[in-house]
Amino acid sequence: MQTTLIILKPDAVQRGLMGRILARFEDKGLQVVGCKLMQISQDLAATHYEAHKSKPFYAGLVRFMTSSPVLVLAIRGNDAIAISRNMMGATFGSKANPGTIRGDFGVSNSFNLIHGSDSPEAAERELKLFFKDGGVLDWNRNADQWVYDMSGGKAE
Ligand code: 3AN
Repeated sequence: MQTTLIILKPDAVQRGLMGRILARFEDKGLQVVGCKLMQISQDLAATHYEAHKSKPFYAGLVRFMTSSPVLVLAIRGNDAIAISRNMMGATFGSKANPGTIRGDFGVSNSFNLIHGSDSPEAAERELKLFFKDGGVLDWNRNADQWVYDMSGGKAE
């Protein structure tokens, strides 16, 4: 099982899309193990996006991400990182395929609704950053016996 960090960005929250986007993760069978509405500080945004510090879009990205509340999620499931990335779609709303979150809900190349960790290493780092005070809950979901084939002793 993997756990990944998902952020519903300020545009998703302001446009009232939190419920519809979160529903897609639940519909897929992924499990919500952490959820909080928060305003990202300058420091947290700078740490989170430090790999992009030299990029021309960095200042605008930090301004956008700190401008208004975001919904931070910890999402768990088999292959949760790749599944979530596929559900998000390509980085730019104008390029993202229909059927993906970015493809269905946005057209902008800057306001792209959602962030998802892109590797197990990134997920571990980002979950620690955004849930450093706890809030990721290991809970048994009864529906898992119908979401996964458990007959072999592990989730398939
Ligand atoms: P993704 O979120 O699809 O993994 P990355 O990791 O390449 O995309 O970029 C991180 C974030 O930086 C993106 N989510 C997007 O918001 C922003 N970004 C990337 N490229 C651009 C760009 N050319 N102009 C504006 N924002 C960008």
